[in-house]
Amino acid sequence: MKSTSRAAKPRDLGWAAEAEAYLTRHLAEADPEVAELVAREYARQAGGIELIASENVVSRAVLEAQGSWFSNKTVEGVPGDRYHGGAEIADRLEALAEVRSCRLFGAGFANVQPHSGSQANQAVFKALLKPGDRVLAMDLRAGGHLSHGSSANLSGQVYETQFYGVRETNGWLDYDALADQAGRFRPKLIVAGGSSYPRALDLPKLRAVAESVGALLLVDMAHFAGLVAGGVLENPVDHADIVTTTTYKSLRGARGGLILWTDETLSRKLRAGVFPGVQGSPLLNMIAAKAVGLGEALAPSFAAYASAVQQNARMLAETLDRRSVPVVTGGTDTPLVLVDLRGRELTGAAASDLLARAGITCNKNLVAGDPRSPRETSGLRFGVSAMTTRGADAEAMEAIGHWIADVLIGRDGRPTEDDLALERIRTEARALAHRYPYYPA
Ligand code: DSN
Repeated sequence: MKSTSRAAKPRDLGWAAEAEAYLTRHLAEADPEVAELVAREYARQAGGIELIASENVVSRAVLEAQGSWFSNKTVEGVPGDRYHGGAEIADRLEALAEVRSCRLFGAGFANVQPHSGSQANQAVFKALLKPGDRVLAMDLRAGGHLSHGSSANLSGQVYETQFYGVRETNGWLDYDALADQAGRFRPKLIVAGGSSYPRALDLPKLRAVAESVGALLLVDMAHFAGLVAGGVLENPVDHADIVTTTTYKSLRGARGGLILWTDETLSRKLRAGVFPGVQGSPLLNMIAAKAVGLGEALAPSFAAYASAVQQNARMLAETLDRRSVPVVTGGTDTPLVLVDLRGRELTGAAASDLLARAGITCNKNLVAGDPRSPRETSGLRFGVSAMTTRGADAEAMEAIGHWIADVLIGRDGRPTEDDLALERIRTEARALAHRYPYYPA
């Protein structure tokens, strides 16, 4: 019987040539529009002072792994127990990332599949709680995170959450108040850590509070994981039942999340919390990139980077404090510096816009007792990981601190809004940024 031309088509030469072109063209040729945006973003990053606390700069090796063939592979389940075939190399990759995570943080077990820190938290909640169970977490205004039970997040709709705060007068966590609240609320899970508390957590105290009410303790170390990995801060894995983190902030790896624990009896539940609990197929290319970043963090040189992050953050806080810009808790132990603009006309949102005009990128942030909305806020959050990775030292950080103060309070206590004055700072900031190479050719 004569075959139809339709059936023969995939085999003819025209199709093969098209397939080859589809598979091999570089971005600039295949999609100039996106390529141009990629190039412009590179120029933006390279010419600016990046102080967004959740950002860092990954190595070329991490970027290569992200762009690798692992992008094409679908798996479900965990290494050695997969739904799809052809997973033998993916299994080795994911197992390697798990082993590196455990070695880096001294954990018994790790799950490297969460697509983000929020999904890592969501998976832990799903694994260990039933709908309606009680969670006690740090308030967003005190430095917590949306995924810790905020009413705007699924976690706040499924579980009954109460929040603990910091002292409004000085921004420090009040552990006695937390213990009292836990005693009254009797949560099943206590969550510590978040996105803008600048001080080291008192982990033994948190452990004692959790034990006193029979709660599990989850520490979300997303913002300070790099300092834990570098031996600068105490390791939450030694105190908490479960630790979650992102891998891309101070830890300086690929974007994504990670869950760590030591009690084997939690393993089945936590793995099922990730898949099928809240996720489907993991992003294997990102797991490859996470493995590379974790390998980099295991290298002895990572300790020097981690210690430089803390010193740079302290220098930034000290400089702002000397210039009478109010710094929450008066300083920092982490990569974060939080500025409190309560009682001033300048909102966090307006301040962040002014700084952006001066070439400094950061974000508005709620602070404890903030009378303003999350869109306006009375705070600013700075993080020094990205600039430290690029090579900025204490002297550079001091200069950056002065520019921030010049913008926020000027020389006369008033913010700098004048275009020319902001452009002058921007020129200096750009020159400083260009001193620290960015993926040099
Ligand atoms: N959690 C957000 C932040 O801290 O900026 C994103 O990672």
